[in-house]
Amino acid sequence: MRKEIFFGLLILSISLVIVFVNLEVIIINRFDYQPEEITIAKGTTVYWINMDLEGHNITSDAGQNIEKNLTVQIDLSEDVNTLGISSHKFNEKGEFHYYCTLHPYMKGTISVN
Ligand SMILES: [Cu+2]
Repeated sequence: MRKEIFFGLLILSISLVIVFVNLEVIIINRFDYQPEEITIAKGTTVYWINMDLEGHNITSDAGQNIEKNLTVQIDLSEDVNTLGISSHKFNEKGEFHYYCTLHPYMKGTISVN
């Protein structure tokens, strides 16, 4: 129970930072990327924070650079342990789908305008 309160407060604190600093943060919580879909401007750095007690990763399918009509692969396949942070700067416009190779049902999408 204490653990849940701690993680709840941590998520609340991080949420407040996101609101005030306008960071793009995706929380990995209960085997889910939250939020699963976001839309960002080109050049934005997205941060993933793992709040689960399990390790996860962020592995992309090939994305599409819609400006140059090129296929772009984002490599974020490093595992992120509890409270670990991973980040990626999106320099190409397009729609990028990613998942966790350890739990392939975990899926997310980043739309870059
Ligand atoms: Cu996972």
